[in-house]
Amino acid sequence: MNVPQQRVLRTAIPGPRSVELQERKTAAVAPGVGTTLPVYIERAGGGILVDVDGNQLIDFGSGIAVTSVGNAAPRVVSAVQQQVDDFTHTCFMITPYEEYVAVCEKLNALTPGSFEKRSALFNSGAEAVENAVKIARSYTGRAAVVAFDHAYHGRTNLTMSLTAKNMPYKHRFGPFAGEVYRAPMAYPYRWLGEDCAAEAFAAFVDTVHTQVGEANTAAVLLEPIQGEGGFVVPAPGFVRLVADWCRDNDILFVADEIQTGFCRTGDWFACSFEDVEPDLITTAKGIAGGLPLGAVTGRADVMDAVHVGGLGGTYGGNPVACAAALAAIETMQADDLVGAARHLESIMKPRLGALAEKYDAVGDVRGRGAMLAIELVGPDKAPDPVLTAKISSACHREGLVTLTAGTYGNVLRFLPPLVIGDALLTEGLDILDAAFAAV
Ligand code: PLZ
Repeated sequence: MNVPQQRVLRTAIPGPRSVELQERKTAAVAPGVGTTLPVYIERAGGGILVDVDGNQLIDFGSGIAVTSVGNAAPRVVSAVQQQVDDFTHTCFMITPYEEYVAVCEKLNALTPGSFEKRSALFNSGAEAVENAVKIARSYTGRAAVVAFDHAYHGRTNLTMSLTAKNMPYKHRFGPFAGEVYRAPMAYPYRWLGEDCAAEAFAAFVDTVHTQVGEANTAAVLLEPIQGEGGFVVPAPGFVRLVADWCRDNDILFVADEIQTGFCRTGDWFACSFEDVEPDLITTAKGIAGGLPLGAVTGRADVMDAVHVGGLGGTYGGNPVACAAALAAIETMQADDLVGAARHLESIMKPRLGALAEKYDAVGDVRGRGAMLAIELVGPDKAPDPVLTAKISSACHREGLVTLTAGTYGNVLRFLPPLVIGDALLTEGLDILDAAFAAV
């Protein structure tokens, strides 16, 4: 699909056709499924979303870090079309196919860890996390799982239990899964002590030791950069300290790279920034250019612990999603999207830094690669979710799709497709700047 890489505003945002569709949505769709920006999309390509009123919006969200290779990326489109033509489904657990195996080979080769690995494929990020926990429990024979403050791991019962934030994810949805424990996160901007990494690590060790017991702990689950929690980049050294401690205590270290993975942070995986080799890694989102796919990749001896038939699902590693993943990965390699993410950072970070100079409300600028955010605050770092929502809406009205995040809802996050052109990127940053000036 060839979409001109240009912002075009033909109507107010949302336009009349979108308003009409939103009325149908209100009547037909369960309201629990919300929409950030009720603009209905008809086509998309690269860094542009075309709506039903003919508006062309700049995409700073990538459908929550999914279309890293661009929307309707050419290689993904042709691989999917070919696969749909060949066959759409057999169920890998019944009669298998090569594409599933090839995706696992790629995952085993590309993820950090110089040991033998195996992978298993699922439909979503949450399902990947669920299965990582199942595998960790099976291997260790223990039940407890430790997650962190501000963590996000999904919306199924187990992953909702691992997720930290109540609204909107957990409110009235309990009881939650047992044997889930929570430790403090090394969140530099909000850490009250002197040495964030060392103190948060000490608190983590204390939590596991006093509240759980090392001998009861199957796994520690950590996002190397937290996603929904507000793009919290752990204090330097923290991820490494936790991973090393897990190894010393025979506890599995599981990296949830569902949002950070596949070139997003300027490396294939964010764990590499601290040279950490997780025992298990969960991936999804960016892996397949927009088709639903999730995976667990890990140490062969850990993955091999599960009995034959213990993992699976009707659709996990569906052939169309696998074909898309192979094409997306090929695109990342051929077009150097690791380099592209670093390039985007080199343009965006200084601009966000300049915003922080200009506006006191910008309390923190953080992130890596094309996973960047600003945290908006009032006096004494008081979170300002109202201003955050206002700025985001002002961007939306000008045809820039921005997302918010954070435990306090006061983080504006930026996740452009890695193939976005410099001109669109700069135009988007200009719109953001103007939104600050206007509100
Ligand atoms: N782990 C680190 O970021 C998904 C959620 C959006 P699924 N994040 C976007 C929402 O409001 O539902 C995510 C993540 C991390 C797990 C998940 C879950 O992935 O594919 O949404 O299940």
